[in-house]
Amino acid sequence: QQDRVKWFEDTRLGTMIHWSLCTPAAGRFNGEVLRNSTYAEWLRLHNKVQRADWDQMAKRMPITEEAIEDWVVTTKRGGFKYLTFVTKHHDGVAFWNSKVSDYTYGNLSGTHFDVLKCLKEKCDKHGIILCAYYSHWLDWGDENGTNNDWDYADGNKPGFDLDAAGRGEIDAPFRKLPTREQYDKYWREKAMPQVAELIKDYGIKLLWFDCWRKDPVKETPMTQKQLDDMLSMIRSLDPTVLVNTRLGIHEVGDNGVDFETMADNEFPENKKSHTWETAATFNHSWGYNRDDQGWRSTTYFVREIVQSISKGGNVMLNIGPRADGSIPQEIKTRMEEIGKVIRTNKEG
Ligand code: JFZ
Repeated sequence: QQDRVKWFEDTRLGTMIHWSLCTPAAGRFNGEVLRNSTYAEWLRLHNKVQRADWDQMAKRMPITEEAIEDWVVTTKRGGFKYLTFVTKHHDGVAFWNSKVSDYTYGNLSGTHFDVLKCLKEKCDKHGIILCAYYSHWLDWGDENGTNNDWDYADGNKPGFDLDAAGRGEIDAPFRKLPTREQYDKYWREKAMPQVAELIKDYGIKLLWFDCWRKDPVKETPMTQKQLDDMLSMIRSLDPTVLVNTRLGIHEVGDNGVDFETMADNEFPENKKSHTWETAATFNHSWGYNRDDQGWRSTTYFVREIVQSISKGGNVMLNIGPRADGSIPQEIKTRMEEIGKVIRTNKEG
């Protein structure tokens, strides 16, 4: 475990790229602004966007190789060493040509373009370590996945009564759940094999899962066995791959995962005895949101980076590119300014 986390602790700084089907909408759908949230990537759930409409978004995302290379170059010029790409967000759409599920950007856009493959090539070219965010718990695109009560409302999806199951503490957007059997089918037929693909076919060095619940086994449909199976599969495929606590396993160390993910934009008061990372946003939304103009200052990030490093932690700053992959100028400027402060060698 110590050896495994060494590169991560040594590098300290990474970027995150949230580029998904939410980007053409940029925080609005059918003239209506995003409901209940500033997170543009939650539009599908909050505004109850039907699958047919959602899938059309892929046709409005004219990404280029140059734009993808710029994600990597911007990362590098900022003095950041690894890049965590959102390979599948909560909407369930994969950004690589998955053999496991046909619900991919390549298929929906009709381009068959493998974004992750291209990104991997660019990362290798520029010496940036490629990591993957993968939404394992939530998948609104899979009929056996979680929480989609707008596409699968009428009997297609039995769901079960959380109160009866003694799990009434779960809040409203999370109440519609599949049965145990349905969810296990999703787990075995999509989540597990897709994570395997990321490791085997793309050489992903770190898996960034995203279940932030305190007690995942009680508060989500995931079981302890499913979580343990996921971790042991990853270990057996490649024992050097790192895993974060948001898998739903909170123990960090030899018997658990490799590092703790702090709450978003949060930094600990004191030094911690284990490896940790904070993911932070330049504004508030992770996905591109034209209505979110609350940009934090470069000074803010430089201070947070210094504080995190002195407390033994990593910082990952999020980039939410537009639908064509271009990075908003507000982010470009801040990355460039941060780079000037922290870059370790002249050409960086
Ligand atoms: C989650 C996602 O829902 C979000 O879309 C984004 O991908 C982000 C990186 O992760 O959102 C969270 C999860 C946890 C906290 C806040 C937002 N938290 O613990 O403070």
